[in-house]
Amino acid sequence: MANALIALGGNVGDVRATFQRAIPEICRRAQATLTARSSDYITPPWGEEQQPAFVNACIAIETATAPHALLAILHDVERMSGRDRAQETRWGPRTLDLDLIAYDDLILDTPELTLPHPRLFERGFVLVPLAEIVPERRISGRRVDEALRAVSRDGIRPLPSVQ
Ligand code: PH2
Ligand code: MG
Ligand code: MG
Repeated sequence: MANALIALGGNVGDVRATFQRAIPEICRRAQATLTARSSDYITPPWGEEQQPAFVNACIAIETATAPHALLAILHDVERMSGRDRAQETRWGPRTLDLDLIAYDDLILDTPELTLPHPRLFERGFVLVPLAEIVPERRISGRRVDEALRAVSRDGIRPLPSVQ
């Protein structure tokens, strides 16, 4: 079994409802156990600022599904949630983005998948939810909670629990 960290994001439609459908679907398809789920956070748009705020969250799962197979599942679940990559711009609006952040301590550099995620340490919208669920986890030798101290958390706010 491997421990995989997945970041969720979106800013089109009812994103929190999309997350609630996507998480069990990821687990079902990857035969994975959900070990942690962060709060949902409202976050200012990054990269392309002229678009609605995002909702972001992170999950941790245990799975025997290999990294590229897991990535294919994430892409399927994005499509199932109304995402059409052909219609979108880089950093632009989307219903659901599922990014594989880390897979155990695997280092991978392929055209489809880089692990750990190459922009992880620049992004408060990933590090804030990640630090909520796995503060002590080391990625590329850095503790998640320490990496969080180096980025801005301006405008990032937890949303009240949906349950
Ligand atoms: N995703 C993007 C571009 N910008 N900004 C925030 N706050 N959160 C995101 O998930 C995000 C973004 C493209 O994937
Ligand atoms: Mg992304
Ligand atoms: Mg993505």
